[in-house]
Amino acid sequence: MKKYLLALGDLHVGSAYGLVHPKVPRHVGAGEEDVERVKLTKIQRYLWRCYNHMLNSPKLPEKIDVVVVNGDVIQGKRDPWEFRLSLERLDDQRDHAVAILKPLRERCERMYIVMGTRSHSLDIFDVEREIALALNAKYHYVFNIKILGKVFNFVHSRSHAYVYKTTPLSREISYNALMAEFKKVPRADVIVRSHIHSLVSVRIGRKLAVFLPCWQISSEYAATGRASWYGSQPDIGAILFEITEEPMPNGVKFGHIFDYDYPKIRLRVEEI
Ligand SMILES: [Mn+2]
Repeated sequence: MKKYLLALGDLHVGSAYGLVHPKVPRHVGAGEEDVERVKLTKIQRYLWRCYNHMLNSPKLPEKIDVVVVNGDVIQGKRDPWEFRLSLERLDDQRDHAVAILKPLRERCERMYIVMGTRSHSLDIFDVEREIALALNAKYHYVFNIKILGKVFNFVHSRSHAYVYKTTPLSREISYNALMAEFKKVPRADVIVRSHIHSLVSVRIGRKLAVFLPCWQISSEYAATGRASWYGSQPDIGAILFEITEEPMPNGVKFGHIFDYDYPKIRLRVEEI
């Protein structure tokens, strides 16, 4: 028997650099009737093509057992550094996120949405929770999900792992072993984290830990900080886990890694 779990996250719906749905309108005035079709940025058009490439890929099974959206579904409100939003209103961000995730929801038995970074969703109202409700998905800040005997642990988490990205993952593997021994947490076979927008994996013995890629190109602010232009480039895509009855380490495989290049406009070189 084989089961499939698709893990994705950091969609940042509403950001000028993240996913928006080309067919869902946005409000432009104060009134409900004043709406318009969103004009996608070049980056958004590219991300939309990548996302649909994943949905239509023969590598993605028609029936997916579990889909986990590991936080930061929406970009949230405007802040001083993320200065460009395509969707200013949080209800527009909610509607776009629901429309974007709906094709996946229709193909999976269960969907889980993990609480993202609070600055993106929660003010006095948790939009991510509303998205989960609309999609009949479970919503929480942590999930431990057992599939064919293997326990997956999902947390969005926050980490400033900009230099050595494998360090937090190996630390989480060690702490899981320790805290499970102390009976404070369930033992985990696969630990999934997000937030750093990079595809990174660590395997120690029988345990596997991964950082998920994202669906947002870095903003000028994110890409120019920390004197680390090169270290700030995200990975675009998602991970499909293939789970069998075999024990770890062979019982969970990367069934397919959806890993997309950047749009060409980000690779321009001035030629003189
Ligand atoms: Mn994020």
